[in-house]
Amino acid sequence: MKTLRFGFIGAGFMGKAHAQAIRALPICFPDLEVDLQLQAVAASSAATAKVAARRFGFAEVEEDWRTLIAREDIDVVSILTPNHLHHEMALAAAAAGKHILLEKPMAMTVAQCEEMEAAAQKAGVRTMLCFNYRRTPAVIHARAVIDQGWLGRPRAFRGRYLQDWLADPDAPVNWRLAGSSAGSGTLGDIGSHVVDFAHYLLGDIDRVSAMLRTWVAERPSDGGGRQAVDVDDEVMCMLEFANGAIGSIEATRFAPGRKNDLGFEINFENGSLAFDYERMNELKVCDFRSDEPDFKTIHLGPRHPYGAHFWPIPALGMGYHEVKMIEIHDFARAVAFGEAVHPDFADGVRNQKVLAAIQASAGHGAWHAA
Ligand code: NAI
Ligand code: SOE
Repeated sequence: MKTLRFGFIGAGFMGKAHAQAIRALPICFPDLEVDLQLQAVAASSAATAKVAARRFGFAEVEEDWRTLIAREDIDVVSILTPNHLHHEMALAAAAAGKHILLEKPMAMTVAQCEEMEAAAQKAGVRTMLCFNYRRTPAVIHARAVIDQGWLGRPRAFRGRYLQDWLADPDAPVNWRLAGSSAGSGTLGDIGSHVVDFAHYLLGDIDRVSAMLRTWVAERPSDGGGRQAVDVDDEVMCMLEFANGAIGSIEATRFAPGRKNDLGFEINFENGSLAFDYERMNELKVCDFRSDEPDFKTIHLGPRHPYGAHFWPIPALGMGYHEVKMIEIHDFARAVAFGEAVHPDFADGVRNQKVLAAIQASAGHGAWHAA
């Protein structure tokens, strides 16, 4: 049995998700043959890290993320902090020869991402970027149906990620609303997930034409008073893929009533696929050549990707937790057994290039190469 000792930097929403997944992995993947250990955790303060260590089950706490990375008893560094810290932390982890599991978006700029990718290559460490939604079994199944070939040529991709947690103009600012800590707003935070769907399902994007809007220019801040918002709130974008398909991406945190409406519809010559994360245990497939050329619902279950590791009956239901388990399972196998894994840092560079092209296009109001 191989062992992988994890060091987490960050113990918030993603700290919880990653720790829970690691702890549950031996229950659902007894065949993994890798012992995953929660070795040490660092956060923005020692007190936060101590509470997390107790809650999540870490053996030890580090006061400073740099000393966590320097520890000899850490094999994988999981970077689970606000976006502006990803670059510096990933460079340090690569320099120390640690494998890196990094939350999205990869970093603040394409140049930062390229530097991170080069550093990981030079150090010979494995990397993975946490665009976890592509590991939803229904999405993996969608890709498998595309690979079967019968759908024919792809024509149109419509991708969306709609939330409403900022629709209230008095919702307070947090790090996701400042350019200095988030890089971009809705675009990098959730639009990046849709770009990942587009890459995973249809391949390279050649060019984009986009609009960005900021709807609420200032919000209540923690310390009282109001703080300016300098990131985008809404993204509307048209795409052209290298394979000739065209498409659109919409992302917003201002769609009243939409909680986590992440999804896509793809139209092909011979049929269509549709996925809606709020019904993540279903995939809709239309075979337009059949006698009933309507969407049929496939209920994901044990016969679908990773399904046998979870529940014995279709439609019993998997959630965000199981998707994070699949993600960390795949990364652990990549590190322990040298298996291929995507999205890695090279895929992250591709993703960030599309985000940068969207920003550039929105700035000059014309098509921009991705
Ligand atoms: P959060 O605000 O809940 O937690 C951030 C953590 O980083 C906190 O524990 C904080 O103590 C720590 N931290 C902040 N500054 C630090 C520093 N200088 N040194 C060490 N630790 C520091 O944020 P959340 O939601 O967990 O987001 C973290 C990352 O994960 C972001 O990049 C975000 O975009 C991404 N994310 C990804 C999701 C996904 O579905 N893949 C979902 C939510 C977030
Ligand atoms: C907030 O918009 C957020 O937590 C994003 O940061 C995640 O990436 C998304 O998956 C859920 O919503």
